[in-house]
Amino acid sequence: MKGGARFFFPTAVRALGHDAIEQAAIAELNRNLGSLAGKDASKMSARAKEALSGQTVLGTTEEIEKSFPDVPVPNDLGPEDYWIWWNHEHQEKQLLVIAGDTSKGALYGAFELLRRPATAPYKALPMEGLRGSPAMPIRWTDEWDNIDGSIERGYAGRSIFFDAGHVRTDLVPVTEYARLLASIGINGCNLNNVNNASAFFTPEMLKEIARIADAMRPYGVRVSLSADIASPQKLGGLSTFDPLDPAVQKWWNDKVREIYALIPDFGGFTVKADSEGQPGPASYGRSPADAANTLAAALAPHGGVVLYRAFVYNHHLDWTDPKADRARAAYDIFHPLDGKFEPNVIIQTKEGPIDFQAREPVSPLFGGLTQTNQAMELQITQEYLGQQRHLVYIAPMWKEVLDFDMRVNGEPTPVKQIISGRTFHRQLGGMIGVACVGQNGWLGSPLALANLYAFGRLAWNPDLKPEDIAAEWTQQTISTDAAVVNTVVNMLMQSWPAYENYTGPLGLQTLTDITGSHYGPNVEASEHNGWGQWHKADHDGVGFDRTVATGTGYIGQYQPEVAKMYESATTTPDNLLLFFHHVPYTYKLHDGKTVIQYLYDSHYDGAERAAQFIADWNSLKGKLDPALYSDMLPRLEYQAAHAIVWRDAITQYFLKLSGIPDAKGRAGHYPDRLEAEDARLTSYKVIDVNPWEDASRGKAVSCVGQPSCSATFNYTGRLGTFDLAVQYFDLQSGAAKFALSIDGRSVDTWSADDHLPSSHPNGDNSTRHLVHHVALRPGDSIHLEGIPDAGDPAALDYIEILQH
Ligand code: GCV
Repeated sequence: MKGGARFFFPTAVRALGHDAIEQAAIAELNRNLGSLAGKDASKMSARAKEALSGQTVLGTTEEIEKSFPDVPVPNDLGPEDYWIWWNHEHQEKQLLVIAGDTSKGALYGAFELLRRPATAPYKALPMEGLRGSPAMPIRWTDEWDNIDGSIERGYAGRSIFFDAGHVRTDLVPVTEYARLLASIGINGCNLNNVNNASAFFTPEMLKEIARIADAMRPYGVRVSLSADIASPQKLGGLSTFDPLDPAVQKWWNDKVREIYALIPDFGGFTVKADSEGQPGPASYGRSPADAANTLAAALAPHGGVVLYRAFVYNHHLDWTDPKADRARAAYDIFHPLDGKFEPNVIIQTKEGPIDFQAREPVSPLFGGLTQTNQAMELQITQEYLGQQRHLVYIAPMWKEVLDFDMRVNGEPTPVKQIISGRTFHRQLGGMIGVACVGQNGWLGSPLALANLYAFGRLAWNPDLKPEDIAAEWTQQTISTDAAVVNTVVNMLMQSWPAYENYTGPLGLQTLTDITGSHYGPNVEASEHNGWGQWHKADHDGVGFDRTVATGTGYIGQYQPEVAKMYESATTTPDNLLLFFHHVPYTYKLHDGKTVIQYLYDSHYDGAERAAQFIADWNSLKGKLDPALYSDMLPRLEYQAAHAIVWRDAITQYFLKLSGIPDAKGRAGHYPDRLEAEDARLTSYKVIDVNPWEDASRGKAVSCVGQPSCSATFNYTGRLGTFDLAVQYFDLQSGAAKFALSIDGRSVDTWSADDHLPSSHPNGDNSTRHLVHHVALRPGDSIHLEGIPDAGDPAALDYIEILQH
């Protein structure tokens, strides 16, 4: 335990108390002893052996004081704090103490101890003991699981909680998830989707949900549920769900009593109301405060809370009205209600004013509720960030938001202090991460788990640095080898900037299909509809004027110093320019580059960076678990290829719209491509891809109603060996087959068997197959046969001849 010596702790581990949380903590320590204590005693130093021979005890401060009166237990630990203390080697018997004011604190202490061998193997514990304290009381994940076992915005398979209208019989994964959450300090899990929640509130279902609570309780994770405001009517048979109707209040009181009889430590309710079709108090002319307070009154006697979401907006906005602005909604609705919420209500606000885009400014509401508890909602599931098919480590974005200074009353007021409750002296506050974990490795992709880890660590301590968190995570889950840690941390840290660059830079948000998949490129999907995710690109310029002077006035919702910065395009940071201002394409950014050239450059840079991830990962081959290496490699290859789809779509689009060429000659100019629509086609038909920018030159070929089709290209380039990139569309359904031959020689065959979004060829499913080391001579014919399957028409965009 001393500095300079490797970390050991006594392997005789016991709990002083009997409660389930202490037992879980002890089980956790025992489970990891092998890796912690060092297995080969013959190679240990005398001190290490001595250390191993003492004892490790875990308990509440009260229990420690009783059993070890000489141990200097602090008397001011908060309810979830831990204290780890070592009696150091001058004592006769080695004693390691893990204490908490409650057993939950001790559990967090055990996990902190377990982190150290990988993350700080040579760091001694301080003489006075190591203390840890969560920055904020509410640290929850939200799951958007439906009762049938599907998960809204879940990208890792089916629910671990529900199936076919019931709680799953096998709850082992739920216990495992609770362990995972506890290991990063998360203390609550809201189980069900915020949409369509009423079905979860039947007596039968609540009894089943109690089993989930039982499975999570030993890890200090309290369960909560999303509540449908209309439940008194939908389930209770009342004629109304008016929150101010006494019969409605009574219905909620009774329902809450029923829940607590089954789940005594139930956390509370999360509410989505008057939003995206969910019913709400507006139906009765009541406010969110009326609705929240009705639920709060029912929950208060039991210690439960209401997380009322500020994600309330009209999705039928008039796009022709220059003053209409969805970004304004949360502040316009909730700021006037400040001070009107019960003490057990927390307003849960998404980190930005729109909806988890590649970049948004911080929601002004954080600075606009000084007499109300607040929590920040983040998305761990990567809805608009590549849906876990793209590597995007989101912690750097979250950190920017947490550190952002709202300048309330001209004072330093970083968001992290507001949501911790410190700034405005609130009892409650916190961070909510929408996780949407599923049965497929929790988040579907191994490196995506860094986001769940980072969420928990930041909710515990928002002062941590994203790169340090990334390093901790890598050391614990992949390897402590320095090259691995450096490379993986670099990849993680560069992944959000890369994604932002190839999807929606300068504050354009994610330029995706916002009414459909939220995945591939679709620039116009945001426009000319009521959803309000507008970027207002036209022939002359791009960006949304949200200024007070000439725009929607959204900027006026910020505190004066922040508003002043955003009101002027010259003081707005480039990365948010187009969120706040409409400018001509020739507008010059701070470094003198024009907006249009930046759009071109950033997309090429982002795609190049994504390609580099492959080389980075390959540089670690041999140092990684082979299963992890080969699981991740095709994902990175896919991402690099999809980044090219994004790059080409956005750059082609803005080239056409602005009419201003790329100074570097790349956009819309693909000299090494053989376009499918120009090939000699047998049975293939030329189609217009929708949106046009998702295919090279807007066109592709598709094989419909034929057993097979082919495209033959005449190679006129130089003699040499090349890599061939075949760009095709791998639709959600079916598994079309492709066969490539050169001058009659079969070169490769593959199957389009991925399940990418969308049932027609577009940027959601445009995919690249690489064929390496192909020898070509001028005059060769490159022949591609496509065999459609079950709704997948083997659609083809182009073949690109790459320098090998
Ligand atoms: C649960 C976005 C998502 C919806 C989600 C909603 C919300 O609009 O696309 O799937 O619904 O946010 O946060 O309520």
